[in-house]
Amino acid sequence: MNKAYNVAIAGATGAVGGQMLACLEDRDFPVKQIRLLATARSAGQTRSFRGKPVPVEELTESSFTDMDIAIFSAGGAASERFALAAARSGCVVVDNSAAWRMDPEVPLVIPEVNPHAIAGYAKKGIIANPNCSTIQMVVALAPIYRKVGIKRIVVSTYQAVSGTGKKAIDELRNQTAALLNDTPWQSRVYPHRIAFNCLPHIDVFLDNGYTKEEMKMVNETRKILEDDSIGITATAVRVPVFFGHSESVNIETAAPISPDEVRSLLAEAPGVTVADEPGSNIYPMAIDAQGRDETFVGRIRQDPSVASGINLWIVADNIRKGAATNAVQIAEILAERYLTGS
Ligand code: 3JN
Repeated sequence: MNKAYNVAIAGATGAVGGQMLACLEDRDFPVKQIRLLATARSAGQTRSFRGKPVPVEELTESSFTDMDIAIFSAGGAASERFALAAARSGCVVVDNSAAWRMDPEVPLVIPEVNPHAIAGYAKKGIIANPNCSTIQMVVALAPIYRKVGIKRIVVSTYQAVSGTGKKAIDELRNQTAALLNDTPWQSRVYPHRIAFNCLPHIDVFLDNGYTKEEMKMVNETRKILEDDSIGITATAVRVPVFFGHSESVNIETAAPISPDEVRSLLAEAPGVTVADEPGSNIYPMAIDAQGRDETFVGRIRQDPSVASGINLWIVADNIRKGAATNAVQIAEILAERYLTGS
C-alpha cells in the first residue's frame, strides 16, 4: 500500500495557508490526516479539504502530536515560538517565514535548485522556504549559474500586495474603488497609498539603507547557491498588483553566454517556462502567472554595457511558487526520500 502522511498547516486561514490546502489537493499529496491550525481568533472556523469540512484549531505547543509534517505560514513570531516544539513532537517542519532561514543548521531549499540540502533537516527538524522574491529569481538564475557562473546580480522587484496578506489585498481593492468613485480612501496596511502608486519599501528599513526584504534576497540567494562571492544588490518595490511578483534582473556572468543560449538553457530548466517572443507581444506578466506553479522568464537580452551581461524579466505567483508550491514540493521530497509515513 502507498504511504500517507499526517500533515498540519499552521496559519491555515491566511492567504498562503489557503493556497497550501489547494496545492496539497492539486498535487495529490498523500495526506492521511490534515490538521488546520491558526490563532485563537480564527479557531472554530472551517475550511474544506478534498470536499470535506475540516475544523480550524488553535495553534499550541501540543498541536503536533502524531503529525509527520507541519507546514508553517503563520508569521515569523509563531514560527519562532512553535517550530521547535513541533519538531520535538517528531514531525518535520517546513517553515515559510524568515525566522529560521539563515540558521546554519536549517536547510534553505528550492526543490528545483538544491534538493540535496533537504538531507540536513535532521539537525533541527526544520526546513526553511525562502522568501518569495528569492525563490523565483533563483529558480531562473540557477541553471545559468551552474553553466557559466554569475559574478553579480542587480535586481529590482515589482511585488504584488498579496505578499503582505489578505488585509493588503483588501486595501488595494478598497482604495482603487474609492479613488475611481471619488470617495475618501484610507491607508492602514501601508504607510502610503498603494492604489495607482509604487512604494520602494517592503518590510522594514535597516541601518545600511536597504530594506529587510532586499537583504533577504541577497543573503538567501548566497545560501541557496552556496556561494558567498556573488555580488547582489536589490531594490524591492510594492506595486498595485494583486497576485504575482515581477523582477527585472541584470546579471554579469563569469564566462560569456548569449541570449539564445540562455533561452535554450532555461527552456530545459525544471520549473521554468520561457515566454520570450517580443515581436508577438509575448513576455511574462503577473496576470498570466496567477494560479501557476512555474516561474516565467522573458525579455532575455544582452546587456552591452558590461563584458558578459544579460537582462531578464522573471515573473511567478508569489503565493504559489513563492510560498505554497515550494513548501509542498519540499514535503513531497521529504515524503519520498526521508519519511516512513504509514
Ligand atoms: O512582501 C512580500 O511580497 C513578501 C513578504 C514576506 C514576508 C512578510 C512578512 C514577514 C516575510 C517573509 O517571508 O520573508 C516575513 C518574514 O517571515 O519575515
